[in-house]
Amino acid sequence: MMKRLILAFLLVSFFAVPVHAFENGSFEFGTATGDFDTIDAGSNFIAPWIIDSGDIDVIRDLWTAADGNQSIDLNGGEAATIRQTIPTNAGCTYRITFSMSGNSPAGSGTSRTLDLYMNGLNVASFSTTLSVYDTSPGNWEEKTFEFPHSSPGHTMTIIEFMSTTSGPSGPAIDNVRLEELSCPPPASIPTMNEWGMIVFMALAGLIAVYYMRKQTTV
Ligand SMILES: [Ca+2]
Ligand SMILES: [Ca+2]
Repeated sequence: MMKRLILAFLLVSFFAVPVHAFENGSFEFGTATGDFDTIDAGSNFIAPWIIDSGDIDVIRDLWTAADGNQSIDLNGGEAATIRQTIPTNAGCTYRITFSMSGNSPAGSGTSRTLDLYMNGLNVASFSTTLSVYDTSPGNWEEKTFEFPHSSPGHTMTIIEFMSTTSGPSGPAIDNVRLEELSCPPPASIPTMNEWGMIVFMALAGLIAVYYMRKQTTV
């Protein structure tokens, strides 16, 4: 019994995958030179993000980032798709938050759009009429998307951002984050007093078996 309890505890500990925010969600890891660098699909410049198609601009001095020193234009010379795979737990609810703007003239009100994909499915579309060059009301706005992770045993989720704007001036994003909003209550683990009682009962059982065997072999 004791071995089974210890095994169950170890299994619960092993499979309880912790929540990780996006890595490099602020696009600060690779340093662009000057105003910006154009990065092609296949490059690891924004790793662990993967650029699946098209190209992006990693912007440093061309405009002010929403967070840190860099952001990206999801259109380098053309529309791009980027993705990152994150650990998620079945039964939990999550929220993705990111800053969005548009590589468009200040005050133009021009729309810039992108789609959000999860595990290959288009789950949301976002647009903004802000410009990265706007000073009032500001050049970034927050976008959010909440999702329940309901696939049993599926602990990895592929998150993709796909520009749906054509041409070299696309949607700008920065500061991509993940929050775990709620989860089912964890499997109850015995308290120290309960562990003491379990150990006591296991020892008492072993002693009883020992004496029973001793009596039958005498
Ligand atoms: Ca940033
Ligand atoms: Ca561009």
